[in-house]
Amino acid sequence: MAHFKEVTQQSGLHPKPAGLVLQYGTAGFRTNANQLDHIMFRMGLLATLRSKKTKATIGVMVTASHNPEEDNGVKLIDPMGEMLTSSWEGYGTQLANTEQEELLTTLKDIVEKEAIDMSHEANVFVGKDTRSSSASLSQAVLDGIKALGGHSKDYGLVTTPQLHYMVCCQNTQGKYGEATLEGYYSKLSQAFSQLAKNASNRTDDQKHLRVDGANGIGAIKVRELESHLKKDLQLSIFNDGSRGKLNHQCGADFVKVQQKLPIGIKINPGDRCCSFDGDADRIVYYYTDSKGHFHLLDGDKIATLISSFLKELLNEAGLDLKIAVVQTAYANGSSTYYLENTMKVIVRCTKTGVKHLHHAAQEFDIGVYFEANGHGTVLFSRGAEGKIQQLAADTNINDERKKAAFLLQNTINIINQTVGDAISDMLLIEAILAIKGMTVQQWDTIYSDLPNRQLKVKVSDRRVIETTDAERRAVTPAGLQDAIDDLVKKYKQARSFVRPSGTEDVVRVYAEADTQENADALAHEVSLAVYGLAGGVGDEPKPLH
Ligand code: NG1
Ligand code: ZN
Repeated sequence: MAHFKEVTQQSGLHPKPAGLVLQYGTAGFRTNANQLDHIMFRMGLLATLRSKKTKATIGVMVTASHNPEEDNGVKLIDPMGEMLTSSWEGYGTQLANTEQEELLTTLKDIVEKEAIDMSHEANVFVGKDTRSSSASLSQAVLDGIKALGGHSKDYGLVTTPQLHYMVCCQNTQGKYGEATLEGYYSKLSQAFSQLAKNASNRTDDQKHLRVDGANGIGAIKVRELESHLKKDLQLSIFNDGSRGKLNHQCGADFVKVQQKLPIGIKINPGDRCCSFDGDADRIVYYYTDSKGHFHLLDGDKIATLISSFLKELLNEAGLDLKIAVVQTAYANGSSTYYLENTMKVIVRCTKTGVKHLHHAAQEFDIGVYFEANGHGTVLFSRGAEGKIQQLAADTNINDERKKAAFLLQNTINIINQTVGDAISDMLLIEAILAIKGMTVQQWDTIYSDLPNRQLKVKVSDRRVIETTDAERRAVTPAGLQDAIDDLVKKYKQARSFVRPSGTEDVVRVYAEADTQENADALAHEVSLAVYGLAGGVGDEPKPLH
């Protein structure tokens, strides 16, 4: 086959360093950028095969999200804009690790196993973030696609969720929207302006939002969005990439983990602020109070705000649709308690990684899913969307129902259902706050977070920790879970769990308790247990205080 010959020739320009082994992890491949050229070429090959197999357009995004500037990574996007199906992640790992001379054999194995018709045409959309390594790495992806005879469309600089959106638009023949940036901005901003019409007399202060762009792609794209928003929302953009370093002391991950303001943002008490991560698929909100204390509104608070808004609208519309909130073990215990006991919505807990949350959310009429770190969105089943559209078109209903149906309809349009999207989530949150006439402080008081702490422990092989019950209990190594259970008993309102990270070579420790001191102490003691029982390396974890 002519294409295979081309692959052999071209792959020589993107050689694999002998012996290097990488895994398709929680969110694709991610490591230091100088180890990734061959991975990118090979993911171009894999995306082309996936496109031939699914007879649809596939996406490849070059980004390392919230990781440091020196890193990079790649994520594949399946036809409906969702993450690559897990059954293909193994092929990704195989292709990534096969030595140069075996590449063709591995490729042909996949073609055979999947019975791929190589004469079928392939189409792949490619996007990249602002990292300095992204230009040459995305070129390597394009080279891989070309080598296998696939067609590519290079979207250049886009956020991760924008590329997911493009793939979905393309494969639904425009039903989801137009597969252009202009199409994306006009769909979202029109929905926002329809929703904002239902807000009463907002002052300029209420319309004002401060955005920390993490010195990344989100800053560029939110500026492009701005011109479509007219005066409905006024944005001040900080960390826009003109000076600072990507994700360095700024961005959603920094703000969430450090629980403090990003660098370079100027705010007064009560000002509403949000931070995006490096590829704009996560968002968290925050403000400072009159005493200068920092208050974070993370993915759990966002899920609560959105689900209570939707639940009220469903009531007003008289629609009987099943709504659920999907979280992970990192969700603050207070949020889970509030959702289950006060709001009385169904709550599901899944393993970490958005694909798990996405799948669980698909089981409901309306599934709101968020990781505590701010990655999340809302999924509407086809049936639910149909009922909402039908109601909105019904001329025989009262004004209250009509208004609720109209708001639900525009809420569907403002949401990027393919994946968590900082820009789309930001617009929805701003619309909800405006409609409810709610300040960020009022939103914050819905429930109070339990003090919590996240730590990392280095061990020689993090795979010695195996977990069950949506990662909330460790099955191995022997004795670790018993030790955690004993430590948790020492504190009030306490909870703790450990799991190996899927994106870093560390074990993550999470603890919450009645006070910050206790959460810190528990996290430290659990870290010591991990260090002692799971093969800790380097210095023993030190107490936080
Ligand atoms: P790992 O490294 O597996 O904990 C982290 C985040 C995930 C997810 C992925 C992908 C935490 C605790 N973990 O995964 O939620 O966002 O990165 O980016 O935030
Ligand atoms: Zn991200």
